[in-house]
Formats: sequence, structure tokens, C-alpha cells
Amino acid sequence: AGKRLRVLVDMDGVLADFEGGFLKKYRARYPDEPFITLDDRRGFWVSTQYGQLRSDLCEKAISIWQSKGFFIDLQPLPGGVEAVKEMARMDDTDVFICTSPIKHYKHCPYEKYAWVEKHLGGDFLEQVILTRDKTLIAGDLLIDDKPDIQGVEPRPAWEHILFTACHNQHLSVCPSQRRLLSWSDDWRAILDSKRQ
Ligand code: DGP
Repeated sequence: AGKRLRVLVDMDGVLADFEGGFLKKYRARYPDEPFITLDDRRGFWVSTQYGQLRSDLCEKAISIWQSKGFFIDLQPLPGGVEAVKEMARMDDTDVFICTSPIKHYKHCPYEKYAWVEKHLGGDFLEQVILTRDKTLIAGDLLIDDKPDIQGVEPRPAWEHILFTACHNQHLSVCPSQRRLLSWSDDWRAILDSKRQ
């Protein structure tokens, strides 16, 4: 009997459409300000790219995801919720949602739990891990759209699978870094490759 497989799945940019939700609310709140289309997004940090467009747009961007309702209103990315539910039903497989809350804690942590309850069901709240340092969390796989995941642990237990997002799609990552192009891509094969 092989050991159980533990999969960590990121939330923003992997299960929830952070980039689409941001752009929609930014344009609604600041209709006369310039914006960056999803095709033109580069780099993980939205506020950094907006700050490069015009310095005062950095804080305008930040104001969007700090607002009440931002995280709960995020739409699920295609196939993500279904994939996570299927994973959780697989034999010898444990799935956790591993997500970093923003430091402006008034709404974000609450709304992340509420989002999981809404889209994955109340039982799935058992699987939620909120941490600002994912290197501390032991797992076989971490499916995440952030290209560089660092923290205090220099040798994290997981293999990072880079989930393709608008901000990382043009990045050339080192050949050993595996990608999941979307939830239509073969995530089952990636899980199987880690089973013993
Ligand atoms: P995670 O996807 O779990 O690594 O969480 C990263 C969070 O940071 C997620 O909610 C998206 C958010 N985020 C995106 N761009 C920026 C930014 O420029 N500044 C901050 N503070 N957070 C950002």
C-alpha cells in the first residue's frame, strides 16, 4: 500500500479569478484612470505594474482588494472547483487549499473561508490553510500561479507546479519547473506522477 498523496492548491489565480475580479472593480471605481489589460499583465504583483504605469495608481490598485466584498465576489476559474472536488474524492488523496491572506485583514480571511463554503461546501472548510509562508506547509504538490514561492524553509517538501495565469504566461521558467496550463490540462497525470 502506497502512502497518501497530499496536494496543496492555491486560491487566487488558481481557483478564484483574482485578476479578472480586480480589473472589473478597478475600472468600475476608477473609470477615468488608465488600466492594464489582462493580456498586458506582467509580474505577480498587480500594484507594482500599476505603480509603473503611474505612481499614484499603486495605492488605487491596493484599495480594490482591500475593499469589503472583493474576495467573496471573485468568480471561480473554469474547472477549478470541479477538479478540487474530484481530487478530494480520489483514493489515498488529501487536498488542501493553501492561500496567503493580504495583511489588511478586515475582510480577506473571512471572505476566503466564505468563498470556500460557497463554492466547495462547508465540509471543505476543514481543508483551508491560511499562511503567509507556504514553504512551512508539507505536501507532495503545490499548484500555484506565483513563479517564486519563498519563505523561511529553504527546502520545501512540495514540488511547485506553476499554474498558468495572465501575469506568468510569457515567463520562461527553468525546464525542471512543471506547469499546469489550466484545469483542462492533465492535472490527473501530474498527481499520478507523484504516487508511489
Ligand atoms: P497567494 O496567491 O496565495 O500567493 O496570495 C497572494 C495574494 O496577494 C493574493 O490575494 C493576490 C494578492 N496580490 C496580488 N497583487 C498584489 C500586490 O501587488 N500587492 C499585494 N499586497 N497583494 C497582491
